Amino acid sequence: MSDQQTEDVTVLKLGGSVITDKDQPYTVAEEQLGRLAETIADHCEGNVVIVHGGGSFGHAAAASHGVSTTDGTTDAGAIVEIHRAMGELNQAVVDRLQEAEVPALPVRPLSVARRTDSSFSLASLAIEAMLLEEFVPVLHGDVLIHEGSGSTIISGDELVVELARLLDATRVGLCSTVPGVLDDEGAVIEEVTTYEAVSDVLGESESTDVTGGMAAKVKELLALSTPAAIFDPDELAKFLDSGEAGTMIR
Ligand code: IP8
Repeated sequence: MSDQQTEDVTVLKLGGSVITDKDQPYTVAEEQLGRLAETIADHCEGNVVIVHGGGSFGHAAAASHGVSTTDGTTDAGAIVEIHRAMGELNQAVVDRLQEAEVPALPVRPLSVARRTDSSFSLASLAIEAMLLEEFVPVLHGDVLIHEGSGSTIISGDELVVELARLLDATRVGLCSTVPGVLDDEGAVIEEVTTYEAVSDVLGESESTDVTGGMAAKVKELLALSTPAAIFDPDELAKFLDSGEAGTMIR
């Protein structure tokens, strides 16, 4: 963090399947996105960083070029196509938030982050400056330069974890299509503290998802010292008001 510190930061992810129609390529779930933007406008106080997933934009583009978090491409045309698809979705999210009077600004990870096989780094200077000026930075899962592999995909979840560390976040929330981590009878598990406790019930995502679904989310969040909530759009207001909703991972 820089000299001027941002305090009480909330990092909120809007899942790609929540804000797009994941089975219709390149389609925004307009109504849902509008509702989420209004809820954020009504219930957000203080510093908030928003990250959104790829949904039927990024995942479709990445899959069509065979690019994932581990399989890279050196084809600049493919990189631009994936990044442009995410840019289109990012613009829709920023526009909808601004319509709801949230002072949202886009932050495009391809230009401010890089990864290697074992590490990932994100420059947070502009994000911190935005927060200090009371803007709401809006990042997204993206295609990133990957040392030795051209470029690979970074998921929104990985960005959430890194942002939470960099900004010393007090709250992390993932707004997903499901109300939390579900047990084998479909009930929400209130708290997860180890991956082993839930590994049996974590299924695979059915739509095109190049970044790993719920199992990857839980692993990422367990590695974080900030408590994290996984919840569905109905619980967004509750999360923003209290920091607790759905399944708490800590
Ligand atoms: O939906 C993936 O982000 P996610 C972004 O958060 C791309 O996994 C470009 C597929």
